[in-house]
This record gives sequence, C-alpha cells and structure tokens, in this order.
Amino acid sequence: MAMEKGRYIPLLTPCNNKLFHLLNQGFYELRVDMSDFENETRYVKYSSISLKDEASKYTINLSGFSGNVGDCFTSLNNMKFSTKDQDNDLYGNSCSVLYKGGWWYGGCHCANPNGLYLKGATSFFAQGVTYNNWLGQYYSLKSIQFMVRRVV
Ligand SMILES: [Ca+2]
Repeated sequence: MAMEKGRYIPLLTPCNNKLFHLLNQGFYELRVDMSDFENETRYVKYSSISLKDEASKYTINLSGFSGNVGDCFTSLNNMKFSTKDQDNDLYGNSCSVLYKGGWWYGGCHCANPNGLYLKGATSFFAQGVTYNNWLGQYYSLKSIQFMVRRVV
C-alpha cells in the first residue's frame, strides 16, 4: 500500500491516478477477460475508454462495445468512482458499502469487479465478483482482468 507522511492512502486512489495519467497520453481501448470455475471464458471490448481527473472523481467514459457476452460497462458512462468512504454514486445509500467494492457505481451495478472473492455460486446478492449479463448476481467469477491498449 502506498504511504504518505502520516497517513495511509487507499490503493484505489493512486491506481486510478496512474490509470488517469496513462489514458491521458492518447486514445485507448479496453478489453475485459473473464472466467468462471468451469473454465468457461467471456470477453467484452470497448473501442474507447477515458477518465477524468481526481477532482472529477475519475468520471469514466466508455463506448464502442463488442464481445461474446452482454454489455455491462457502457452503463458506467459518466459515472464517478466510489469507495466505502466516498459515495459518488446515484443511489440513496452507498453502493460501495452495500456491495463491498470500489467502483464506478451508478445505482448500483451490472458488474462488480472489485467485489468479494466468493468463488462461484453464493447466497450473497451482488457482493461477489459478479457479471450480471453472464452468470448473474449470485455467482462470483474466478477472474476478471481489465486491459487497456493505446490505439492512437
Ligand atoms: Ca449514494
């Protein structure tokens, strides 16, 4: 964990800051690879991804969906990043507290990549590493990997 004089910094903030500076260097696409515990895989791609700066709470913009499973991330467009101590979502309560992750929550989520690692079928609704358009909100994926690539 990154540390500043006298206080801990949540890992997510410096990570998003890094991602912001990276994505600001050009035009990037996003690919997300997922797997379940039966060795099935799915992917989604977005031909464009960009982030605004920390003052704008890392507002995300995504477009140009393709993939072999339903789209869960175009709905993130214009959402701000929320953590347990920073509620920037569109929901009356805190999605981050309810669903155990830091994420671009709206009100609340179609996918929860930073949720709890619950290893497959679970009775906890939407708290795992879920992707609703593939295995629903009661299945926590084995893996979900985000990759960006510069296109221009
Ligand atoms: Ca809220």
